[in-house]
Amino acid sequence: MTIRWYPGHMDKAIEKIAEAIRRTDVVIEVLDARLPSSSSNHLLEKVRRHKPCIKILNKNDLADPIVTKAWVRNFEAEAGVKALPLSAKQLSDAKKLIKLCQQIVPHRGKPGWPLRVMVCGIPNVGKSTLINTLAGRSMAKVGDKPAITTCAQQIDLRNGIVLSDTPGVLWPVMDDQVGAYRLAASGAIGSGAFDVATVGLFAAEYMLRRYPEALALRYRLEELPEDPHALLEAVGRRLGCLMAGGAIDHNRAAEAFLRELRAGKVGRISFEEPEQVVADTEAHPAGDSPQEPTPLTTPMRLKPHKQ
Ligand SMILES: Nc1nc2c(ncn2[C@@H]2O[C@H](COP(=O)(O)OP(=O)(O)OP(=O)(O)O)[C@@H](O)[C@H]2O)c(=O)[nH]1
Ligand SMILES: [Mg+2]
Repeated sequence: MTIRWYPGHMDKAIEKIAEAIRRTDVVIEVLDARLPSSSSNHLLEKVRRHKPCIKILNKNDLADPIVTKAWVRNFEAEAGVKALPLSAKQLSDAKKLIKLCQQIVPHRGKPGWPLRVMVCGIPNVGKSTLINTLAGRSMAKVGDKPAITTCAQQIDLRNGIVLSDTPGVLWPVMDDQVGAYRLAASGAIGSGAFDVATVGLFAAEYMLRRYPEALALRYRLEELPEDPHALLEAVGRRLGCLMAGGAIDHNRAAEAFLRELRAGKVGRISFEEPEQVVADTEAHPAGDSPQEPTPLTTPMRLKPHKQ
């Protein structure tokens, strides 16, 4: 199943962002630390021209810390880019960002010369949360689903800094379908635009390969199921996603599993690593959907947990 999600307001939002960037001193692109490549928007890269850019790897509290370090090294190798992992809900983290903006544009932030900072990125990555933390109060609407902000909004911090919150924007054609599946798994794509059972299986297959111990711990599994279908059954049983008669409700199980992953209930996980993104691009040429997960041939045995 091909995933595509580009609600009407996004086209207009990109145009407005391109226009407003002329009057911006620093662009902050908020990425999801769990999928920093798939959550990068190449359209924003285009419209930001040569404006200084800080890439925030947000929801750092949910991402695998070792993988995040690798991503920061990767981004900082790009000329003119600063990468900062943070949690938008943490004031101490958000303050680091302001310091960085002031260092990058030291001649701004004076009376009559505000430092103009635009916060942009794909939906549901935490742009409005970051703005509220910096403002010290709830100025922008926040919500645990994509496309909460649909109009840009300016917030004057009254310390020489003016922030712009912008609607989350994606791109019209999702050539990279592996990336699109990761976006759907992370919660950046509207729930009506994908089949939850398929995305649940995609996430289950990945988790079995990459974080088997975390799964075993969370769902108290002595032996991991052989394939993603069986894993979702086990999760569904554990979380009580049953139909009348006691059979597992596969859609509800997939939904519950994705909800748990997104909330960090299975631990700090990353959906992609720098080298893996290169390998996936080669394995799935443009537009190619990830295959329906195939059962693993041998049951996975668990390594003993580290205490
Ligand atoms: N765990 C965690 N959750 C976060 C963080 N930042 C934001 N969130 C949550 O992510 C969800 C989306 O946050 P928003 O601030 O509305 O995201 P947005 O980027 O403004 O989304 P749109 O307006 O839809 O583009 C909310 O449930 C936030 O509480 C973070 O650093 N860590
Ligand atoms: Mg928002």
